[in-house]
Amino acid sequence: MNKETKNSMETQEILTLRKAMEKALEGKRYEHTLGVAYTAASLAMCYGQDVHKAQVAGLLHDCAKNYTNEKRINICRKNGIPINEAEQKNPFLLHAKVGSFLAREKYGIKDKEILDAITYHTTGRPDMGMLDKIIYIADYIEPGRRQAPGLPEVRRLAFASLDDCLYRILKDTLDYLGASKMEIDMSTQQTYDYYKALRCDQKGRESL
Ligand code: DGI
Ligand code: FE
Ligand code: FE
Repeated sequence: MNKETKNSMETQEILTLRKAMEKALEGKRYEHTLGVAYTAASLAMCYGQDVHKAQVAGLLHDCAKNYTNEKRINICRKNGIPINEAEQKNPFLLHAKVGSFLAREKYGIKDKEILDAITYHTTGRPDMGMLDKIIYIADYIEPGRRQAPGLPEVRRLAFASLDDCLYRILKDTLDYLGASKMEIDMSTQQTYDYYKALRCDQKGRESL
């Protein structure tokens, strides 16, 4: 495929997905979705990653957000998607896995990196891929976000070091979940532990 054909197919894909999300999501959630797509694209530019894939993953990351918990649980049961303990107690967490399923089955996405980035956008996972990190961070810092503590600093960090930014978000999220006495998903804890250990390793090496 020549470059021009590829470019025009990519533009068409973005237009189609944007229209689909406008239909599937409420107004505020759609605005958030656009914010994540553009922020993810900017991070991809900053770190030399595929800008189109970042946009697609950003547009679709919350595509299951408008479903009821009952519908999300049903989709999991019917399609052999496992539900862990934290997800059972907080079924909203399932919008990530179900979103990835819908991205594949309903929106025709075949790219594994995009599907993984959607699956892990809420909890993260140890040893995340570049696109996983970009979507996880873009979701937290997009312009429409207002509530998280220290957002200006987290936003600056996002464009300076993905791993430092990831660690900071995971730490703040675990603090928040702990303070609100919410169930912590194993993946959130394991991701935090992984990036904390990575930081210690790096600091250790720097001081050698
Ligand atoms: O869907 P969004 O609101 O755009 O963002 P998201 O998918 O990252 O979800 C954010 C929420 O998920 C935020 O309130 C923190 C929460 N969260 C992240 N990890 C866990 C969690 N909630 C629980 N109960 N357990 C977790 O491990
Ligand atoms: Fe989400
Ligand atoms: Fe989101």
